[in-house]
Parts: sequence; structure tokens; C-alpha cells
Amino acid sequence: MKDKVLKELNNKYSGFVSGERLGSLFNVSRTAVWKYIKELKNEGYVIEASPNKGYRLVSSPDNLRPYEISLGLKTKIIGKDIKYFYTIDSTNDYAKKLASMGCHDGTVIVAESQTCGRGRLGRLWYSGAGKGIWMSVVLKPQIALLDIQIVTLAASVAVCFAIEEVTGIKTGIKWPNDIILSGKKVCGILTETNSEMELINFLVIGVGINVHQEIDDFPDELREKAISLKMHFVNSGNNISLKRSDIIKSFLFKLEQLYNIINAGEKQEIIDQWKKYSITLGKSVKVVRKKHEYTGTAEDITIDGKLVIRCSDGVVREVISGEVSINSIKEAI
Ligand code: BT5
Repeated sequence: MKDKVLKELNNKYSGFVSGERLGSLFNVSRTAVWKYIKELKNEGYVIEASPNKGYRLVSSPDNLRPYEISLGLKTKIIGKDIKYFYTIDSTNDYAKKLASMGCHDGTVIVAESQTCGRGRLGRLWYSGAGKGIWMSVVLKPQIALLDIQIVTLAASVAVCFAIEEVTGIKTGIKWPNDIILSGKKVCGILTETNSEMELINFLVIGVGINVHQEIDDFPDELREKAISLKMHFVNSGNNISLKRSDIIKSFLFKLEQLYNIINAGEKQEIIDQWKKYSITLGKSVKVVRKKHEYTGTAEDITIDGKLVIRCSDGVVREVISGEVSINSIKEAI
């Protein structure tokens, strides 16, 4: 309901909307309208109230309400349905439940905070309230199960694109799922699949982007490894106000473009775009896979997203998943 009220107030951005009109539009009493307005003010919306004229939206805070994300969103499929939570266990878990019950392709789940945000292999993902973008997108790509890695690559490209478009900051992709800024992790991506035989029912792309954290917001063990966009600005002597919803809009727009390319079977185009942001290729890497460990140079990426490594024993190996650490990553970006 609060999103509907905001939408109506925004329609009249320069003018007032009376409480009576809002009440009759949404079939609630004027007292109920007043209550919603009060709650919105508590969330940081600046709303002018005039006894004769009604309410006027003056400015909006940085939150992830569907209203804020939808405003000016230029996509056709992705983000048409947005579920918003202040707190959730994990947006990926919720997305998987929703998708199993049958939700629209491109449904987005966002949260201000996660209590059990997850990385790969059940690792913890720190997702402080209001500090970052904790979001999952349900996709139903028309591709073979073997090709799902291409969707993670596309999501990585979309994150780098969005961060640069909105903030001007250049980031790089560490294969397979990390976005790196000043040698530290600013974003992680967790792709999960639901499939039968060779058919994909749906994919969930979980994206965590650190935006407003300061160094003290990260636990000790992450302070050397993690960074936020704000920390980058502060380190470089700049101070800009960031709206997380702007980054999400840009991300969803780019993701949809790439999704269309994937569904058209143009995997090479995704690989080409990925290579422009890659900080992995040409670097010396260490791969840890269960009991095996290889070192070598990351030479290329295959059409289905495997990393091609020329190992120090002379053998060229293709890696699908597992752990890749890039030794020279600090010089990378
Ligand atoms: C990832 O896993 O990088 C995937 C992270 C995906 C998080 C999103 S948030 C929305 C959606 N819902 C979820 O529950 N998850 C997704 P991995 O490569 O396994 O990296 C995990 C490691 O990153 C941890 O073990 C920490 O070392 C580090 N880490 C945890 N929180 C971090 C943070 N906020 N920023 C940077 N690094 C972090």
C-alpha cells in the first residue's frame, strides 16, 4: 500500500494530493492514509503536509522499495515483479521457493538485510541493513544445463556495467563470481539451479554488492578482503551520495539485454563482453579442486564459460567450478 501511495504522490511530484483523494483511490480512511504517510516519513521520505492541500513528496531516501526500483526502470521482463523485504534469511532461498511455486521469469527479490546471506558452499555473506544491495533474480533461460555458467558471466558483466554507469568506478571480474575493486571484493554472485535431466526449470542469480559500508562494518576477517563503493570514494577523497536503486535499475537493464542475447544463442557475445571486464585472463592463478591443486596461467575462457589454464606441469586444463585464487590480483585493478 505504501508503494501505491508513493506512486500517486510521485504522479503529482510538483503538487499536492489530498488525503481524501488518496483514501478514495485506495479505499481506505483518511486516518489510514495519515498512518501510511507517517510510516513513510519514518523511513526517510520527506513529505510536506498542508491542512488544505494534502501531501506533497519532496524527496526520497536511499531504500530498495519496489516503487524506487520501478521508477524509470527500462526493462520489459526483468524486475516487472519485485518482492521487497526489510529483513529476510536469504533472498536466494526465498527466490527458489517462489520459483518452485511458479513465479514470472525475471522476478526480483530485494532485501535491506539478510540474516543468513550465503555465498558458495554455504559460506556466510555479510549483508548489513541498508548497507548494500542484497538481491536475487529468477531467470528461466532457454539454454542447456551445461551452459548455465554463461548466465553467471552475464550477471558479472551487468554488475560491472551498472557500477560504472552510476558511479564512474571501474571494477573487474575475477572468474567465476567475484567483482573486484582496488584488489578487494565489492560484490559476489551466487547462481543456483533447479533442473530435471538436462532441462533447466529456473536459475536464481543472487547478487550482493557492498555500497555504504565503512571498514568497521565488516568483521575483522574481511577487512583486508572486502570493500564498499563508499569506502572507495572516501579513499579517493570524494564524497558522493549513492542511491542503491539507481545501481539496481542499471543492473537489471543490462542483465535483460544480456539475457536476450543468451536466449538468442549468442554466447560468444557474452564472452566478448566478459573479457573486457576480466582481471583473470593472463594472470597467474591457483586452482583448488577438492584434493587437487594446480597453478598456472589463465589463458582463455571457453564458449560455455570454463576457464582455460596452462598449468605449470605443461598441461592445459579447463576448470568449471571450484576455487580459483589469482596470485597477482592486487595489481589487477
Ligand atoms: C559469493 O560467494 O561471493 C556469493 C555471494 C552472494 C551473496 C548474495 S546476496 C543476495 C543473495 N542471497 C544470498 O543468500 N546470497 C546472494 P563466495 O565466492 O563463496 O564468497 C563468500 C566469501 O566472501 C565469504 O567466505 C567471505 O570470505 C567473503 N564475504 C562475505 N561477505 C562479504 C561481503 N559483504 N563483502 C565481501 N566479501 C564477503
